[in-house]
Amino acid sequence: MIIIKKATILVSILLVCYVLLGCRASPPIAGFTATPTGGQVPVEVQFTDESLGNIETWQWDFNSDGVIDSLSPNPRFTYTKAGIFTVSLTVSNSDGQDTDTKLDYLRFTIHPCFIDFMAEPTRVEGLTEIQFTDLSRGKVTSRAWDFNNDGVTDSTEQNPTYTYKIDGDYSVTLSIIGPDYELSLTKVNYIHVRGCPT
Ligand SMILES: [Ca+2]
Ligand SMILES: [Ca+2]
Repeated sequence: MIIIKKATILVSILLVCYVLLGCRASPPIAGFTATPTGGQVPVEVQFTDESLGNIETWQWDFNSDGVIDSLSPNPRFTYTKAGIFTVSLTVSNSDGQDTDTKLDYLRFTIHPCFIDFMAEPTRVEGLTEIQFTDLSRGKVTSRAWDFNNDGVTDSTEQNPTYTYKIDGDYSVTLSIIGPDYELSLTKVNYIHVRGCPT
């Protein structure tokens, strides 16, 4: 009789605990947002945890490669490569864990305009023709090459050739104009000319 009473009391206590005090298991529910979710790289993204429940650990994978990138609740991450990224957050506590995966959540592109050029060769002996190649990207409406950096344009072709007639170390400037931008790049002492007839 006493044993039954004890058992009844124990069950009652557990029931009260379960109903009133929430002693039942409560695994978390993962959730998050990010800003911005688009734009041009490089871009720093602020991730914000919106998980529900008593969270003890956060595991972020910013690029769905299976490698955890941050353990912070609200991390920042800088994307440097263009692409479409799936992001996942796994949260856990002693009662369990949950993962929120947002498929193709972030979409980043490269800025459409970019200036660069190269020359081949950059060291010449005597009167040697040098091939310049415009490596710029984007819609270019006009371009100007200054092979000796004297402020006077020497060519407006895309990939011109040029022969230096006087020994020296030359800085080369390429300027490009697009629909809504102007860019200029100078490579200092880029071309080395020796052995020209004096
Ligand atoms: Ca990762
Ligand atoms: Ca010039």
